Amino acid sequence: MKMAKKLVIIDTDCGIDDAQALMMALAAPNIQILGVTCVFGNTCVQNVCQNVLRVLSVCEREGIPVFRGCAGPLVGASSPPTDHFGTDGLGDVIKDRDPQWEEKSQREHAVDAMIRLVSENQKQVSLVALGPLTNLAVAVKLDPCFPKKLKDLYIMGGNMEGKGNLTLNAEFNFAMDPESAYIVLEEFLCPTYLASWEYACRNKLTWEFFEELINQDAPAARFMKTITSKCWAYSKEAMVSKRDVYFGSGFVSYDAYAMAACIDGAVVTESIQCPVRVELQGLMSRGMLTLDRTNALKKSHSVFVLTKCDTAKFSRLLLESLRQPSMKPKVEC
Ligand SMILES: [Ca+2]
Repeated sequence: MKMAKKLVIIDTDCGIDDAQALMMALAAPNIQILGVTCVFGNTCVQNVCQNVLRVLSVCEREGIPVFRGCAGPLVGASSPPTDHFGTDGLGDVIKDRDPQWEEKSQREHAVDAMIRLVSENQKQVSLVALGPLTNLAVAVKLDPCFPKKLKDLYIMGGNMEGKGNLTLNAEFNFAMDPESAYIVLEEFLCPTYLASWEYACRNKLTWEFFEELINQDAPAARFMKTITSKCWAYSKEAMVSKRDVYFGSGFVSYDAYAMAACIDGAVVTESIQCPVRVELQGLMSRGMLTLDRTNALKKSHSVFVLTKCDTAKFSRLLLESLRQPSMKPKVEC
């Protein structure tokens, strides 16, 4: 009997690690992507749409709908964009931008699409959130039953040890829109799995593995090699980053950790189940995730904060993700 596929919506601010995560989902035989919803973050939302369309084109999967979503956080102005993955999110190496990207994107807003797709497939859709959580926060305000209709939610974001990569104490995705992160972790009562910054960094891979990964003989691997070629975040020789100071040198593809948990739950070997809350005040800690392991907040809802990853399984998913597009079986005549 053919196994039913997991239905997935991917919400992304498509930087290089999002591209990697998206390719992982495209390569997974048990995953059906209903749509990709775009949000600002690594770059502006217009670039994000173009980046997603580019990844789908490299993998020859242009049939998957791409929706444009929120262009800034719920409160206040957007933080100035960082150049972590280049100003365009994909390493500033792509010269031929697609002038037809707007026609290739759907007209429906990402938040409307999310609500519609989940309402049409209640309790069957996994939502994988790889950027600031603005689209998700707006979705629950438009449709308070939205989280109840989800099967589960996987988030790359937040931190569990108070270590920050954007600010002293806050991780990038949460720090870019703390109010949205707060709303999502208070109001999404579906099973929720958090791949924090420290989870990704503590389960880093070697630079030797990175070389093996991008030097595979396939269009997706060649694309990944190109977009990482001038990006300091993918250079082991680059100046020592905060990540290296805290966790030692290594290759970390952040968003791929959340995606891998959705594709194969066995990739996660340990997690902490506890209530969490996002700090909204604080000169240094705005956007920080706090773990309430003593139930001081008296919340009824707990999330799974991932702590240990089967890096052998995870590495295999990464390797497979760059062997795309898959060769179509030849028809014998
Ligand atoms: Ca991302």
